[in-house]
Amino acid sequence: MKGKIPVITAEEAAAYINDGDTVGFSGFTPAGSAKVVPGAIADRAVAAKKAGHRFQIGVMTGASTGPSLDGVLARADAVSWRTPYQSDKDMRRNINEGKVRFFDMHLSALPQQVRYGFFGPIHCAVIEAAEVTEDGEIVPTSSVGATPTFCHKAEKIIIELNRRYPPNLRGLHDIYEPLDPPHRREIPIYSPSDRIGSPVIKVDPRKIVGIVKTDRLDESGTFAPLTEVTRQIGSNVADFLANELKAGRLPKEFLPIQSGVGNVANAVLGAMGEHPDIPPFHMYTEVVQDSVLALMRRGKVRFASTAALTMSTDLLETVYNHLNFFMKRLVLRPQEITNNPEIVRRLGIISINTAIEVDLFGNVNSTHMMGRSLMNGIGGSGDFTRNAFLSIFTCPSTAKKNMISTIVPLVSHMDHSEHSVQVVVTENGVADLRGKSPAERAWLIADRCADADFKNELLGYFYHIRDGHTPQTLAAAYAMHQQFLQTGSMRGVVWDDYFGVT
Ligand code: 0RQ
Repeated sequence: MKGKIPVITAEEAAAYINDGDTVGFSGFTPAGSAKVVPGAIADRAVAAKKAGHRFQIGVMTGASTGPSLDGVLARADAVSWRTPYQSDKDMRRNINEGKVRFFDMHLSALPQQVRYGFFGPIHCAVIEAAEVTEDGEIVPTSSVGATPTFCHKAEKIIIELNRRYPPNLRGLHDIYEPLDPPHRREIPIYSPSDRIGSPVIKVDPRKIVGIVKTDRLDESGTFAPLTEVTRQIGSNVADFLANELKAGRLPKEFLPIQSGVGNVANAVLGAMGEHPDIPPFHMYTEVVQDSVLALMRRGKVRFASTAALTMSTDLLETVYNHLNFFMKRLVLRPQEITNNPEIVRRLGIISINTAIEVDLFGNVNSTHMMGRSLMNGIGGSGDFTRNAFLSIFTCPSTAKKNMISTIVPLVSHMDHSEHSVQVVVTENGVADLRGKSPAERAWLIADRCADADFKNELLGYFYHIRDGHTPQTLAAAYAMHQQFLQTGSMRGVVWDDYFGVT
């Protein structure tokens, strides 16, 4: 049944949402996030609190969002639980203070779990769109994320129609939702540029309760300029991959790249683009950041399949001003497809993600500070790492003004185990862990990756342990972390205090 969809205000939209509801918002990183209705929901929460009532909702998104979604809701104490990923300072604070129940999820798994009702009903979906038709065709904006699934499962849909996007965005997206087990078939993507779905999300138009008009820009921010350290990490990754190619361990056509979020990832891609021995490549990834755009214009990145365009505002404008060029080189898909383990294995992805800390055996922590405080979440790093052709983790060898070694005896929280992590890269060098036992890995990681001062400290630990398949001792494994918590620096651990003088 067709009918005109009413145009409503953000406040009228927020009135459709009740205390205890679960809301699925569009957004995968700040790209394509709902930007005005969350503010009106936050106002309702503040007003309810003043009147002595509770008003809190469960919040699902594709991944992180910007300050006008996570930030505004967190500051209003309007969120009771949150999944699958976030990177906002206020939301992070509420999570770490125990005010928001956050569960950290592999991003590829979210849509299927939503469809099966693992988190209960979705009462409302709040979706940013570039276009919506009266018969229920929705053109998403700068991300797809989990939006198709939220739209299909939600009882009601609110559209934020954003006039900042060009009217001809239709065709940039490829919307495909797999059947659920036991009926699922192969997902027919054999090359990153294959299109298998529809350019629009199709919904029952009767579920759309209103359209809120907006013109707010994405809040993706800018990247930190390259430093000597990030530049060196990038160049180490690029040299390593060029050598792999030369040695015949990578096919001469190269393989598609997945690259994570953040400053380090941005620098690594930049360095790969500069390397003369790395041929033009494809990306099969979940976020396209600033450096990719320049590489695309130079022909170094031939095609990118992604869930989001996580770019600085001026670069996003460049994409929209040259849509004819970029439509041939970009496709935006749901996260269930961009991060799908089946496709990651089939295409032979080289995954490159960033660690917070790595231990001597190759286990990686990419989510928690000192085993306790959440940073952002695992995001898609597990989807890719576990299934990659070649899995790489990068990080600077030290953090917090050199007081912390990112190479530690045992990670304080583990997201990626030694079984999935193949290569570790810091500014000091590359530890290729393939075919190495835990003891061999320990020497290699300390020698190639650790900061020079911390290398001696790490070898001091290792020196005291003589046996075990994984030479580790629980009594001393966290001595460097303890030292930091007590003194503000990981330096100066006296190992004899832990092992006794021999
Ligand atoms: O904090 O700026 O306050 O000093 O962590 O560190 O070096 O700027 O790194 O921006 O590349 O982000 C892992 C967080 C890295 C990110 C992480 C402190 C450091 C700094 C940030 P300050 P950098 P980046 C794709 C895949 C998980 C999700 C993922 C991430 C801040 O890449 O969230 O990969 N990854 N998803 O000082 C204490 C340590 C530290 C430390 C760093 N050992 N101890 N602080 N820091 N190491 C994307 C999606 O899935 C959407």
